[in-house]
Amino acid sequence: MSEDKELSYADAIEEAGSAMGRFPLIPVKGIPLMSHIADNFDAISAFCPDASDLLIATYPKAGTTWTQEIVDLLLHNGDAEACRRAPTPVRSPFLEIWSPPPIPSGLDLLNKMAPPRIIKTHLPIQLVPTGFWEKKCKTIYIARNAKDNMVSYYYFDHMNKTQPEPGPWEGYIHKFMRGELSWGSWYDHVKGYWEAREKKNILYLFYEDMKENPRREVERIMKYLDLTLPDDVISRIVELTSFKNMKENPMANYTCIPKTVFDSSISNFMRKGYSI
Ligand code: PPS
Repeated sequence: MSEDKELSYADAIEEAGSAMGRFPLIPVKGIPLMSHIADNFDAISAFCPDASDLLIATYPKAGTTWTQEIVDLLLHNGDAEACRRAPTPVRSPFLEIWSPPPIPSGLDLLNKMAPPRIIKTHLPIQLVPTGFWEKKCKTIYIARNAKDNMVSYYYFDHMNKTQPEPGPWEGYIHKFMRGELSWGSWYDHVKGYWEAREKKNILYLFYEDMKENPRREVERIMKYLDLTLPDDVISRIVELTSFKNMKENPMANYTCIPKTVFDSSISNFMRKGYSI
């Protein structure tokens, strides 16, 4: 094997080893972000997207991965194999994520990809690099009800060994309500994108609507992307992106992240997929 062979995402995480850990939160313009993101925020803010790039924005645990998978399948005409070319964070980079080397940052991955790119962010709207709005990039926002969102985040914070320690449930509820978790206040997040949706042509979706009628919401996304796919392809995409199928898909269920970082003995990334 040649020495400069590129590491897989999983191998890079393994190699980062003890440099990984629960990162403290540092406020950026009043929003608590993990220290490695906060330390590199100038570079993140300066990211200049292409007009063809698509932004998928959410508060953490609101249905990001589900939407990333739907969009990738729509852009690949429902070709399941094409969408198994790499795990979600490689196919659809996480704009602001920044980890110890040799793990590639979101910007490293984006800079190696040709547009159009499917870009994930959890940044509240006021922290999104202005290039997205200047270039009039399409943006899909997904909101999830506060209760399920918070429960999902609580389990995630236990299993994801890079997030701050969640502590006991009662305290966690108060931290959530006070906007003290990573990426700040759920209330401000969902409201910020809601208020900007018309001016910035944001497709604003709800996790609960996706659960209630996934086909209707897949068709909404398809139209927003100016695509027209045959009925049978839409049906296939709905099927491929069901909770059950995504949970079994190693390229969509985050089992690509080593157990030292995503500890599946505590909770799976694809946990329950419930809605109230
Ligand atoms: S992250 O880490 O912020 O990107 O997480 P995110 O993908 O936004 O949210 C994870 C939750 O979404 C659920 N999920 C799904 N629900 C229904 N259908 C599908 N296909 C699907 N894919 C992911 C996932 O299970 C997490 O929710 P909980 O309630 O914890 O199960």
